[in-house]
Amino acid sequence: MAKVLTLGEIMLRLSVGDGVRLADASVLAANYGGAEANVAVSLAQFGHTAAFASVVPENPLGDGAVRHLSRFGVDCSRVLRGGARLGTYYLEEGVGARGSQATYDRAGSSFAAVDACPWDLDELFGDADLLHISGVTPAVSPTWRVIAPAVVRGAVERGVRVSYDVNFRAKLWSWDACMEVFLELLPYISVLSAGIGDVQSALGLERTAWDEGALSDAYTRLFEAAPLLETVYSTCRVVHSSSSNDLTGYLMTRGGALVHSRTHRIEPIVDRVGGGDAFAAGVLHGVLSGWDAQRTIEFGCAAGALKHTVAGDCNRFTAAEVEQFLHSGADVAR
Ligand code: KDG
Repeated sequence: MAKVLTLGEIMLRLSVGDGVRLADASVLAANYGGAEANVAVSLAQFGHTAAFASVVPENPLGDGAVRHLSRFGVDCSRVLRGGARLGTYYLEEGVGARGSQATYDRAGSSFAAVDACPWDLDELFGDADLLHISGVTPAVSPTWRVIAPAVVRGAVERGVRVSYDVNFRAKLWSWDACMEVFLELLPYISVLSAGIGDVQSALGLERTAWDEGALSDAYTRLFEAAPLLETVYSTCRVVHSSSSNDLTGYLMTRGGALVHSRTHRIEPIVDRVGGGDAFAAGVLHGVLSGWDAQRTIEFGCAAGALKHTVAGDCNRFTAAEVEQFLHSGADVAR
């Protein structure tokens, strides 16, 4: 199994129950989440050595974040302790046609407030095979806008492959800033999660409506622009309402054709937050296992679909359970 390092912010998530407005809430359910932390949790459950690098405060909330990760087998030896506070976000769950709303309260967090890269890069990477990072991390603060690309370059200089998820967060930064970082990192990326809009916008291609041909063209152009790129993938989601959802994964490897997974209809959706991270981790599991494109995208999409059936930001399924879901669907396993 591979050794993977993910790096980013882990936050406390406080969510209100179904049908309750955040401003009216008297009860909040606590979870921990963060794009890269969620990927580390999934990969640890798939049997990889998954380490997570972050900074959390030396207080009970920092302890809770570390306990959450450790419970799933994530190596927390690169989680530094210090700073003022754990970033927090509040989640108002969507119902029917009304989508979910995240309200961030993360400014000045222990992670966001670092003034320089807090790790020695040789020690950070150790013997890692792959670094996974997402567009949330450079968006967290002006300092992380500089540190994140330096970490990515440092990975490639040390022979560590880089996985990147564009993961645009409109509440953290502008689309243009996100595209600028994506373009800056592109020469270093081996495995990429990017939708058609991300690719067309970053490469200055004509923006078109989604269809398989356009996605295939955009991905083909991406391989020409990104010398280290081996695999690019994304989902296509047909949203009927927030409680009914068809999810299909698309993936292209260098020199290969665009492939897609079977479509999973997820009804009802328990919690859609972290679905993209579970999908990314599923694809990474296939890539790190040396699977072909079809097997990889089937596993990734199944992992993403399963995440929608459990509460909290991270997936809670082993690789065997994802395989079982793929082969037995919604039947009772006996
Ligand atoms: O991808 C899921 C993440 O968005 C969630 O866990 C919280 O990291 C988070 C963020 O910044 O939105």
